[in-house]
Amino acid sequence: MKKLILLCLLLLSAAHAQAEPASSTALVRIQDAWVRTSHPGQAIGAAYMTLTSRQDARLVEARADVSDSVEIHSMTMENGVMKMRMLESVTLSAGKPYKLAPGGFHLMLFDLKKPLRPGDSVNFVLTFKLANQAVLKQNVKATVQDPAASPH
Ligand SMILES: [Cu+2]
Repeated sequence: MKKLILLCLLLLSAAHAQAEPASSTALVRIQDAWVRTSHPGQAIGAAYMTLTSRQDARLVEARADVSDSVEIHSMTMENGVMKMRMLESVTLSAGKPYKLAPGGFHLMLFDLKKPLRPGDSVNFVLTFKLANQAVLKQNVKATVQDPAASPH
């Protein structure tokens, strides 16, 4: 059953890639990119997305147009306490979706230039490094969503 679902997903993603020739040539397929709404005066934000690389690669840097700096964070439960840790990079295995999601890995936006309201767009530039050290940059537009109102 699991295999069948996987096959369906593969077929679906193949069909999707055909509909978008531009993204099918990109190293990394970036899906469901969204940014959490922020409250006025709140200086930090969090972004989530699913990354699927065609080749083994690492996400080594992220930038956003709404903040001065972006860090890659992991989130783990240690002795009943949520801990965030900054990561130098995230390793993407070829073809394996890597999910940045609430409660887990995320992009942390520091020094927000303005409050993030539902429906706003945030432009990211992600930098990936291949096994041969080649560097590739990809743009992604994320939509600001209120987590309470979103299905994520
Ligand atoms: Cu964080």
